[in-house]
Amino acid sequence: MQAQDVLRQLRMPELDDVRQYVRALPTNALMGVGAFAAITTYWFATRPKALTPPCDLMQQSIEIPGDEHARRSVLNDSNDNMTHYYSDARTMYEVFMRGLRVSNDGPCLGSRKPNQPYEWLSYKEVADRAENLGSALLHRGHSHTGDKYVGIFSQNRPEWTISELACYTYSMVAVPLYDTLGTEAIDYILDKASISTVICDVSEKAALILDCVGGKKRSVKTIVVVEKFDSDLVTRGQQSGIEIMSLKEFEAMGEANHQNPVPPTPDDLALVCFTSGTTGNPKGAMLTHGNVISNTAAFIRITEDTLKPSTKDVLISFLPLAHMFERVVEGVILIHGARIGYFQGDIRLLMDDLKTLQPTVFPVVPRLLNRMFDKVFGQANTPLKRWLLDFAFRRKEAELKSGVVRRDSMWDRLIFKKVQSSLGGHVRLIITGAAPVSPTILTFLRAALGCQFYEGYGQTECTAGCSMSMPGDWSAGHVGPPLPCNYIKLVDVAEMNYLAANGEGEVCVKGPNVFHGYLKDPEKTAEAIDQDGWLHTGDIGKWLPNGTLKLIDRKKHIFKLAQGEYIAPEKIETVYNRSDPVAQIFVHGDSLQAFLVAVVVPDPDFLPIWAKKKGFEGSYSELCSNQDVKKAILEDILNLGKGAGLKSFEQVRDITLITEMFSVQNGLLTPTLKAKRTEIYKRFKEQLDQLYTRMKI
Ligand SMILES: *[C@@H]1O[C@H](CO)[C@@H](O)[C@H](O)[C@H]1NC(C)=O
Ligand SMILES: *[C@@H]1O[C@H](CO)[C@@H](O)[C@H](O)[C@H]1NC(C)=O
Ligand SMILES: *[C@@H]1O[C@H](CO)[C@@H](O)[C@H](O)[C@H]1NC(C)=O
Ligand SMILES: CC(=O)N[C@H]1CO[C@H](CO)[C@@H](O)[C@@H]1O
Repeated sequence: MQAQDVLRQLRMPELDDVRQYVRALPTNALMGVGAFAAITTYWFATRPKALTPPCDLMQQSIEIPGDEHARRSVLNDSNDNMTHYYSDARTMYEVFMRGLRVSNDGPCLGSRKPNQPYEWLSYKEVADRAENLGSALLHRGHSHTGDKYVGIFSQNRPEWTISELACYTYSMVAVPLYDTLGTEAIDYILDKASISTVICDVSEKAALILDCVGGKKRSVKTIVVVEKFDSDLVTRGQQSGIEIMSLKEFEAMGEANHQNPVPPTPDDLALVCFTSGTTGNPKGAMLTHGNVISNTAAFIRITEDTLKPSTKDVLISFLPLAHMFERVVEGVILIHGARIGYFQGDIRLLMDDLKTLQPTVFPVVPRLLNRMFDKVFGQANTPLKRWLLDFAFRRKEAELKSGVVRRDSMWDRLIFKKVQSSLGGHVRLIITGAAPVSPTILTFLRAALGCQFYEGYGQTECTAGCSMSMPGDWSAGHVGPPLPCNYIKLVDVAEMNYLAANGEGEVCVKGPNVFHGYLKDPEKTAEAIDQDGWLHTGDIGKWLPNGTLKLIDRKKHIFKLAQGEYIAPEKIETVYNRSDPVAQIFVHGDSLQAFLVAVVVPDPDFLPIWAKKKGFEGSYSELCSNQDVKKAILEDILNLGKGAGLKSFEQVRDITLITEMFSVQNGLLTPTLKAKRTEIYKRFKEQLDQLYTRMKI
C-alpha cells in the first residue's frame, strides 16, 4: 500500500503538505509500510523545542539538614515554607477580590441549560450576591465568633461558589455535604458542627436533611433551596421547626439587611471537610485560609514559567467541589481572574458541556482517564488503525521523553485530532489526582492529548496535594517531588520492612498546607498529626534517584501478638476468604494475647451445599449454630492457610460463626466496601472475648 493511500484512508483533509513531501520522494521509498520512515523523517525535520523545566529534572528535590532524611522542592533556595504567591491574596476572600481586579470585572461563573450556550455572572455580580447571601446568614444569627458553620449540600454550580464566598466574606466556615456520605453520616456532621443553616441545590436534598434530622433535637433552623420546591417540603420543615426558604428570598433578605464584609485572616478557618474513613464516623478536617492559599501558591509556583493562567483561561468544573482537589483548582483560576464553567450536573452530558465551553483547564480523576483510553482504543477497530495508533503513539511518546508537548504534529492531525476535539479542542492543562493512575494510560493520554498533563498526590489533611509532577518530566509511575509548600519525609514501617534508610517508608508531610486537626476530635487528630507537626498519610512511598516520590504500598492494619510477632490480619483474611463456605471473615488479635481468633460469616448460598457434602443437614441458621460445622470450617481455613504458607502464629486458634453480613447499612463496611475494623470489633467483642476465655480454660 502506498503512503498516500494510507493517508487517504484516514480521511484527513489537512495533509497536503505531508502528501506533497511524500510525493517528492523516490517511488521505492513510498512502497508499503516503509513510507512511514519518510514520514518520520518529516517529523524530525519539523520537530519543535521542548519547554524549559523549572529545575534540573535529574534532581527534583533535595534533602534538608537533619537526620530525618526529609526532602523539599528545589524551587526555593532556602528552607522557607511557601505560604502564599501573591501578597495581595492571602485568604480565599482576597483571592476572589484579586480576580475581580485583574479581570477588570470580567466573566466569572458560567452555567448552561440543556442545549444552550453558557451564561456568565461577572466577578462583581458574584461578589454582590455573596454579600447578600452572607448578610442574610448574619441576619439569621450566624457570626464569625459564634455560629460560624454553614452547610453546603449541592452539586457543582455557581451557587456553590457564591455560598462559599458568602462564608469567606464574613469570616464564616463552609462545611460541604455530599450524597455518598449517607444519611447517618450527614446527621452526624450536622450535629458535630452544630450547623444551623444548610444551603441545598434541590428540594430532594432538603428533604434528605429533614429525614436525617427526623424527630431528633438538632441545631438546623434554616434550609435554603436554590431550585423550585413545593409546599409539602415547607410543611414538613415546619413540623421539625425548620424554615425552608428559597435562595432568592434569602438573598433579598440579605440585601435588605446588608452588612459590611468582615474579611478573614490567613489563620481563620475556611472549611471543614468531612471525610469518611475505614473506622467510625466521618472526620471533619479543619482547613484555614492559609492552608488553601499555600497549596494554591505551590501549584502556581511550579508552573509559573510554563503555564501561567490568565483571564483567558476557562475551567470546566465537574469534579465534586466538596473535595479539596477541585477547590484548589478553582482557587488557581479565580486568583488569576479566569472563568469557571460548571457542567450541567449530569456526567453523561459532560462531553456536550466540554464542546460548548471549550475549557483550557481540565482536572480529572483516573476513572475518567481509563474511560477515555478505552474509547480511543475502541475506535481503532481494524488492525491497520490499531497499528497506526500505536505507531503514532510511539512517535509522540518519543517527543514526550525529550520534554516536548504539543498537538500540532502530523500525528495529532492524523490520529489524535478526534480525541482532542472531544474535549473542546483548547485544553492546555490537565491535572489528575485523587487516586493512582496507570502509567500506561497516563503516558498514552499525555501523548494523545498533547497538553501539559500533571499528576498530583495528596489528601484532604494536607489541603489537597503534597507532591506533583514537574513541567517537562512527562514520565509516569511517580507523583513528582514535594510541593514547594511542604516537606516530605518517609518514616520506618519496620513490620512491613520499609526503612527510611533505604529511602522507603510511610509518607509524612509538614508545611503550611497541613490541616489544623479534626473538628472536636483530639484523639483522631493525634493519630493523624504527630507532636512535631508531621501528617502521617498511611501511604508507603519510595524516593526515586531524581528526587521524585513513588507510591508503592499502603500501611496495613498491623498489630503485635503477646510473643512479639507482627500480624497483618487483612493478609490472613484474604487467604481464608477463599474457603467455599466463608462469605466474610474478620481476624482479631491483640498484644495481650498470644494467638488469633476470628468471626466468620458463612455464605448463605454455599454453606448448605458444602455442609451437605460433609454430612451436615439443616437450615442456614441451624448450621451456623452447629459446633461440628464450625469445626469443619475451621479445619478448611487452616488447610488453606497452610497451603498459602501462613506461619503457625498467623493461623487462627478458634472461630465463631455469625449470621449477620458486614454491610454498609449496618455500619460495618465503608461506602467503598472496606471493613471498618474498629466497628466490627466493637460489634462482636463479646463473641471474640469468649473465644479467648474458652481457649484459656
Ligand atoms: C517551615 O514549616 C515547618 C513546619 O510547619 C517549621 O517547622 C519550620 O520552622 C518552617 N520554616 C521556616 C523557615 O519558617
Ligand atoms: C525519574 O526517575 C524515574 C525512575 O528512575 C524515571 O522513570 C523517570 O523517567 C525519571 N525522570 C526523568 C525526568 O528523568
Ligand atoms: C473475599 O472474597 C470476596 C468474593 O470473592 C471479595 O469480594 C472480597 O473482597 C474478599 N474479601 C477479602 C477481605 O479479601
Ligand atoms: C529564598 C527563596 O527563594 N524564597 C522564595 C520561595 O518562593 C516564593 C514564591 O516564589 C518566593 O516569594 C520566595 O522569595
